[in-house]
Amino acid sequence: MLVFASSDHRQHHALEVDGGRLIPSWECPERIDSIEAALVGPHAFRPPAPLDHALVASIHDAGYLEFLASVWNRWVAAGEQGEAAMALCWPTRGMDQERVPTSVRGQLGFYSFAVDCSVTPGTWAAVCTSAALAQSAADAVVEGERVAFALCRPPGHHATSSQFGGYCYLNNAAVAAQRLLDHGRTRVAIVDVDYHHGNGTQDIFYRRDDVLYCSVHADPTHHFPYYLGHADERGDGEGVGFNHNEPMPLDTGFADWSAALDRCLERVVATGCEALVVSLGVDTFEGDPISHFRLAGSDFVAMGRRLAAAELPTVFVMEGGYAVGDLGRNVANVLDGFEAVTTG
Ligand code: 7XA
Ligand code: ZN
Repeated sequence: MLVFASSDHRQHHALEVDGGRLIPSWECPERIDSIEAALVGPHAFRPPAPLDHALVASIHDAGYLEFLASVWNRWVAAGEQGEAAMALCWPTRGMDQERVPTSVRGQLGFYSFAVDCSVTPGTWAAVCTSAALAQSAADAVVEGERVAFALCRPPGHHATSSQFGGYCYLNNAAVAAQRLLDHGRTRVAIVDVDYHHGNGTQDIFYRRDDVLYCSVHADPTHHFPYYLGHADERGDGEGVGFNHNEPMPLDTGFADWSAALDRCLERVVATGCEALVVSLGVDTFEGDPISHFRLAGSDFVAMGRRLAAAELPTVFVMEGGYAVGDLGRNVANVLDGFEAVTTG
């Protein structure tokens, strides 16, 4: 399988507030080391093409992009001492959620939604390359590959058109889906198998009928991102019927999880999607340190087989997964399962 990868992600190593403490983010560079080590050999690594900024601008708000590109330098220029720029205050109920503040601290809150995410000197370079990997994997599929894998870091599915959060800054899956649409696909499915609901992806496409978003994830009543991802969120306007959520309880194992995935894939086939983007998080693993599902390592092979059975040109986009020691094997299992079907 073609694997699009880059070392640029190393420029981003953020801090997060977790359990009342400031810690190095769980979303760390060693995650990619683990995955690359497991994929090297049977898979063909490729660098990304330069990022098409017009493509990114068709997904994300212009003010947000300008903010992301400049926030670190503005943080330093404002005399801030910390090693990561983080929000401390957000425009919530009862406040003005439209007026953009001019201060860097005000804008950090305006353009984010969670304190698990911070900006460091190399964040912008890393997130641009991450999006470029998704773009390049989509281009490979446009050019005739049956499948390609974008080894994205930072991940993307929580990023909305104008907010970062949940370790995500630019929405890589949305970039891949839009790229496929821009090159002739009339309808694309995004199937999100990460433990967490992809609130950003859902929000970006919620009013559109050219992208079907389906997700199997931890019930947001008890887990991040808390405020989106319920079963009754089915789309709005032209998008009604093109959003499908499968919230699952804590401790969900593969039998129930895969039945939910099958319902998503039935929806993909029924709506006539011409290509598939998989938001591939493997934090559903039973050993994941921040998640609570019970998928075993071998279940990821079966996951890959099921995804391949949709018989669609497919772009895998890396999302979450934090059990660094097992991460690479779990990702490789998904790709191996997929290729076992597609190569007979
Ligand atoms: O898919 N999203 C993730 O894996 C990131 C979830 C962030 C949870 C917040 C941890 N403090
Ligand atoms: Zn996740």
